[in-house]
Amino acid sequence: VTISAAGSAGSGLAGAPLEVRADSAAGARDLIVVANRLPIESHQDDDGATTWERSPGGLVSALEPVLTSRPSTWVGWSGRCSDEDDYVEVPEHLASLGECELHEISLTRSEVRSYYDGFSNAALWPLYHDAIVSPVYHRTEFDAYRTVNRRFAQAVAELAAPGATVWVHDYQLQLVPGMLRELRPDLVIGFFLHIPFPPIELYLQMPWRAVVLHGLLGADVVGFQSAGGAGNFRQLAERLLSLQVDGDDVLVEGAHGPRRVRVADFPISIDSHAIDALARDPRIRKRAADTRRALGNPEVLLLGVDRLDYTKGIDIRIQAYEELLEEGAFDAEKTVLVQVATPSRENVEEYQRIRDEVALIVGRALGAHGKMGTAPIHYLHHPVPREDLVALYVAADIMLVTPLRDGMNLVCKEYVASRINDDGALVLSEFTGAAAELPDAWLVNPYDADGMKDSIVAAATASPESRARRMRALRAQVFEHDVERWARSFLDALEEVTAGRPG
Ligand code: ADQ
Repeated sequence: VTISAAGSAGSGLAGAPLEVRADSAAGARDLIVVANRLPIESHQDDDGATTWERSPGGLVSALEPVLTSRPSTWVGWSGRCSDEDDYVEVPEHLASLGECELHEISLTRSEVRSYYDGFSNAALWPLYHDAIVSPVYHRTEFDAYRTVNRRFAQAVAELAAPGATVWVHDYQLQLVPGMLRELRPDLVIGFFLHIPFPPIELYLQMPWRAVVLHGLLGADVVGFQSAGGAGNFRQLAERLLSLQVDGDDVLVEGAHGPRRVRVADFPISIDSHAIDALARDPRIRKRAADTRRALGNPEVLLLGVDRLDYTKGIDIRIQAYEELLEEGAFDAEKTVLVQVATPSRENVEEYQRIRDEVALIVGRALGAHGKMGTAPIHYLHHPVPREDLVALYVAADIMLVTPLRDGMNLVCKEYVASRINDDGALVLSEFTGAAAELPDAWLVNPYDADGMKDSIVAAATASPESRARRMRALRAQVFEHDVERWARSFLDALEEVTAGRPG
């Protein structure tokens, strides 16, 4: 069984024919990035005024430095619903970031509920993260997913110059490559998945598994964070669609004979030099020292920084810390854990549950171990400016990164890039993509509470020499494999696969 170039099973564009003339688009662009969210988002102040800020999250952190230095267009949603009273368009002065122009896709409140909160975040996100919570599949939500993916594809088809490169990102937009290939067969199309790609046994649960797979196979390169994810995808193409796999490539039927889809891993990274420079800035170093002082100059300062998500293992880590206080491994008067947890996806039920659970665990630990004037945990449930985050990385002795599953995890790399004196210790879950690249961290299995506690204590009591040796190795990796290299290797793979392709 092969799939047709028109991808009839995939894109569902039948019945919605669209004529697109790229060359008619004024200022058509050669590099277009497509992601659910634009890199900026708005907030409403108490007096009703709107302010715009950089969006939080890993995808924006990774792509922003890559794109602002290249002439490009970023297509995405602004986070505001077009049918609500408080809707404001992205203001003119923010219509570009450096060299990158922003193009807004508008979504209604009901589309956000079904495409984003629903199918993307209550079905795909848990399914792709090992079904840590049960995925919920609703047909109407998948219909909205398809409608919104089509809107993105059509916008890109109109913006892209002839033969342009289009780079589609993440699980919210998996149908876009297939739809785009139908509309604009001249384009070079890449897709990168920022989250894990699950084993075939799990993936097969999904009612629209073939549709999604066809959508992804519309790309020339499908990139994953890990070799495991890429392997799972190839196996699925072979088993579910009976496609031929040749080395890294999956062969699909194209307009001019078989078309190669390169399926490979491209572990994402950070702008390591930018973080290093911030960590050397005297103002940031002063802020780090002030923070330690404000926390009562603890002997050991532990830190967690995450979006508040049930995949991140925030609850597990705080519980382990509390047990260590309970058992006397840490002195509650001389140890502090700072946990920063940015609010995230608050309309999705499971996120409300984890938010309440973390608040409860923090409260319990404070009640049991806090004394007048001292608190062994500080919990910040709001976004923190980038500089303050780096000051925390500089201040912290031990960084706790304990997800149950994470595509990569950039926070651990940011911590490493901030340790300009080769000190500090990273405790890192084996179930992050980063673990494969950072074997010199104290690697832990977050499901094994005792093992994790032992590793936290080992990291806290390791000799300065041992910490420095590990940190040097971690830094070497993070500086050699930075985000610029990631972007270049993905774009090079796209060029290689499509070189000499009939136009
Ligand atoms: P995320 O799940 O968002 O990313 P992560 O990779 O750790 O997770 O990136 C989070 C980013 O947001 C970091 O750059 C961090 O500095 C920033 N951040 C976190 N908390 C913040 C706060 N309170 N205030 C301000 N900034 C904060 C997804 C995948 C990951 C993958 C990335 C990139 O889930 O596995 O690594 O995309 O591909």
